[in-house]
Amino acid sequence: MTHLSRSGGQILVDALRIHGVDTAFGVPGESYLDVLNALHDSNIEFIINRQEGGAAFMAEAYGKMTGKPGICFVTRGPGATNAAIGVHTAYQDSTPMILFIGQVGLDFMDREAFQEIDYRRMYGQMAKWVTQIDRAERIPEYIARAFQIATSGRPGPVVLALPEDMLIEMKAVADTGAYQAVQASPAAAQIDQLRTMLAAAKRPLLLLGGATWNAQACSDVKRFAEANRLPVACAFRFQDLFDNAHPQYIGDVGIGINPKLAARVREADLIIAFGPRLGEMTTSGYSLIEAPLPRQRLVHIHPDPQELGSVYQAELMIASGAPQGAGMLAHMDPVDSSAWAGSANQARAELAAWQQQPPIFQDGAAPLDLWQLVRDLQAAVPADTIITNGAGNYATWAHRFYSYGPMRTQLAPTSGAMGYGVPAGIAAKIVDPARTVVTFAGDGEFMMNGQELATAVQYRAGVIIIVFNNGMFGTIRMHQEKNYPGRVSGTGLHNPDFAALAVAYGASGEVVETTAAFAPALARALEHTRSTSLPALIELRYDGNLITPGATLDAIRAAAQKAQQ
Ligand SMILES: Cc1ncc(C[n+]2csc(CCOP(=O)(O)OP(=O)(O)O)c2C)c(N)n1
Ligand SMILES: [Mg+2]
Repeated sequence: MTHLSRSGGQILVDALRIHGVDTAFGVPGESYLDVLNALHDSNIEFIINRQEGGAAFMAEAYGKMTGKPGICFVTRGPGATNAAIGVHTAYQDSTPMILFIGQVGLDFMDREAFQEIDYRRMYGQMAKWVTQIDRAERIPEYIARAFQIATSGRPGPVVLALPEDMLIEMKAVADTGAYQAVQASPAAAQIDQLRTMLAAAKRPLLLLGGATWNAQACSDVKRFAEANRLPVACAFRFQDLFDNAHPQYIGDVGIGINPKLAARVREADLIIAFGPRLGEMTTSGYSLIEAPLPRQRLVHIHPDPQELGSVYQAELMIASGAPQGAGMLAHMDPVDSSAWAGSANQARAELAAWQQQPPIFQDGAAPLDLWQLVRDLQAAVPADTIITNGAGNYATWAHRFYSYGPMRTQLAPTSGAMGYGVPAGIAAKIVDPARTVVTFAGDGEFMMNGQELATAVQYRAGVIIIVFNNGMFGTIRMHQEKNYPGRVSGTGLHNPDFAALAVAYGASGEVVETTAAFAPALARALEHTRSTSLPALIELRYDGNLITPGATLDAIRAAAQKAQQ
């Protein structure tokens, strides 16, 4: 306990240290100069970004990687509005994060002073908790609560506004202790009930997803799956919760799902959904698992009691964090699994078939075979490589053909936010410089936060960025052709020379247009990032007609035109 007088900014930075903060992201503003001043003498690394959207995404990716709240500092009004995309993503993805916003002084508050916003209203729907700290002596209390809320139950973002004059108040105030994330555990009777339901099943399926996982929980759930010979699928963009090379891994339940896997989900007689919210993307628009009353028997395990029963009326609802639930399941007496003994094998064969080279690339049909590219990538990088992406059809190549290793090897927004991949990749490299990080980005995607390449160069974050340049906002073009065939509107892109742009930033840049050119270019990029710790960009230029592994734009348009006749 200290009785020395400290400024609000100093009390805040001291509190961050107490809660274990080592890194923060942000864009400076005159509204929080006293925090910047306190950071000057702290051992917190403050990563300066080039746009608050990039900063908020980096903080979110930090939260995903570490399980600790990602910290982001932005200025009022314009800074706070730019940061919103990262807060929304943290909310949808259940990621612990704290956004600090420099705020108008209390002396001018509520006059719509310069850049003033009421953040409680602005962020009300996107954050777990939004408030403003009006008294410097209460900073330790507010910060401790922010960390509790961001990490406990279903994790998520907290937003704290910091009035400028409050930050320069001098106060003698005691610090708090460090936060403790609180998670519920299953009751023994609930595990018994789960066991009874599993013992009665013929076609059970374990579906993993959501937040609060750690390496121990992943290993515990593996033990449970192995002991009961369960086929294991992962929810949309949670593909790294179960080693994809494991013989019981059967694929991801997300956008563009393997139709055979979709049928298995639909026809399962018991789904143990451990962790996921079971959102629109995971359920194929609430069709694989119907809401509110699923046809399958459903066990839903989720950290938030408020989530349970809110969309799905599961037969058994268990409020539990992943480590707590997995720990108990690992010790559950296994059931007789002879009824489904071969099902993981069969489903695994269906996954292997789904991951074969698609017909549109067979026999050298395209100069650049994106399927072979993923094979080449997989062969060249270590198993613990982190793959990041945002939204766009290019992400399909990673999701469907890349085999994700152990947790955390996938950083991808379940919110479907474009612009996530580049900052997430840079954050991953900053958090764990020893690991290889590869970002998949569309040409549209890259331009939404490509400016953060400057941040990567400044902090020597040697991420490899693969830009999929098809000259269009391809996902939207695909939907256009399906719904308004031949009427291309608002989806074409005239792009800069991405490789030259990368070089201008201080990264390396190469253009690849043929299958054979990719592996050597990747080898050079890996060598460049290793020897210089600087980023490398590979721009893939390819025919935009190759819109998905399964169909060309021409085929989609022709089918839509036929259907409309
Ligand atoms: C921030 C944001 N804006 C718009 C969208 C809608 N959207 C989804 S995918 C997409 C196009 C992505 O284009 P690109 O990155 O080039 O990838 P491609 O589909 O061409 O492979 C758009 C505009 C979104 N998801 N997020
Ligand atoms: Mg594109």
